[in-house]
Amino acid sequence: MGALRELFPAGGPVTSRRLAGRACERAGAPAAECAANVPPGRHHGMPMRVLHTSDWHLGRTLHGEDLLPHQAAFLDWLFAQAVEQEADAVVVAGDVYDRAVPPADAVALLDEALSRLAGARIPVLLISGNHDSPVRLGFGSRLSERAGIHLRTCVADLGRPVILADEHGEVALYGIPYLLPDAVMADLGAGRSHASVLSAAAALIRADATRRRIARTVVAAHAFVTGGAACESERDIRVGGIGDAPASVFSGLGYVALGHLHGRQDVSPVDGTAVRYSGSPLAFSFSEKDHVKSVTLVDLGAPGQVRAEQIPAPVPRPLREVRGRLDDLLARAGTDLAGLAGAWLKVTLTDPARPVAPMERLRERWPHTLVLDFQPEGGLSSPAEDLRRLAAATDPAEICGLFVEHVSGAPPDDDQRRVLRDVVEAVQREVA
Ligand SMILES: [Mn+2]
Repeated sequence: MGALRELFPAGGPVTSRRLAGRACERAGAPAAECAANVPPGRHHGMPMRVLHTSDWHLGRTLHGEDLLPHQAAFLDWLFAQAVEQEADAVVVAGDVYDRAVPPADAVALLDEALSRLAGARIPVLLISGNHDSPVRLGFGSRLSERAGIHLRTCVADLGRPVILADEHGEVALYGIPYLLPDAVMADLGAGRSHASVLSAAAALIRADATRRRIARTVVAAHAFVTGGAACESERDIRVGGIGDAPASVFSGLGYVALGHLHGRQDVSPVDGTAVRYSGSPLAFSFSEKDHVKSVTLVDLGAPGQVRAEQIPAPVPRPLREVRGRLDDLLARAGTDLAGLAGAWLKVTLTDPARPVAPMERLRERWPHTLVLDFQPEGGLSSPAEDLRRLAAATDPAEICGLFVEHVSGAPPDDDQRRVLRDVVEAVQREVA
């Protein structure tokens, strides 16, 4: 553990000035001394309130659809919630951006969101996820910390909590960024698995809180915790075949604010530690069409008392899926499928032959159709049969016809045959 000591040099914990003000109020000090720091409406005895969110994936698109305006609307809403709900801190559990090098407008959006929270004196604890670059996201962290924006992107900061206080005493907020076992196992004295490095990080945090005599802890972490339900939009984080960790690695901590899985869920082990995924604020794949996207509001009372509540986030458009023949589906556009006009839509066509310009026709009725799939009734012919027929064909126009049949599900009609014949002959003339 000697090496670990070096990981946590001088930098002590960070105490929120705003909360110091509130704690002052709760301790019964004269109002004038701390009024500037006390949000209106708070009163003595309210629990410490943390707003937990994750997986913003700023800059992501949904099948080509730009999500940034919807992400901006979410961040407006989040700010309003943080103020209205009188959150004492906002915790962002990783995958802030969608990519290590995010687009400039995504960077500008994050800058604005954090500036507003800092302006309202609401402390933010933000960790890097597997989509974020720890170095880029962590740039300027010592400066932003002065404004109450606490970025935690490296192992060296594991033992540097943000400390808030109320009449029950102090609450320490720690951040465990996404830990790549190969990169941190030596520093942490851990093995080459997520379970091992997370376990070491959690042990370090427990020891730090004990040393500070702080009984109440909130830990943000970005990881795949065993038992969690995955969906299609999370990037696999398995390394060496072991990607998940049991929730029990967090035993003894108060509230663990997880990021990584995009569906909100409770993965608490049985021992009383609350371990939850807030889920992403927006759906990033059609596999999430039935998710209720939300943020999690966590109230910490006396030590051991943790209450979590989910607040549904605004829904830009519902996601819907339909399946059937193109003409049959379009015939229902005025009746039972009328509601699809406002939805992001995935359509699976079952026509035996691929219809002409299906996407254009779908978008005339349902402008937000994003995904088109073909699953012809009766199934496609087998690849072996296709190859047999291809091998037997010698006429180039016939081979082109087989290609048309392969991609559309039906042999070319007379007009298409004529076009193919003309093109083949034109090419043959040129070559000759
Ligand atoms: Mn994610």
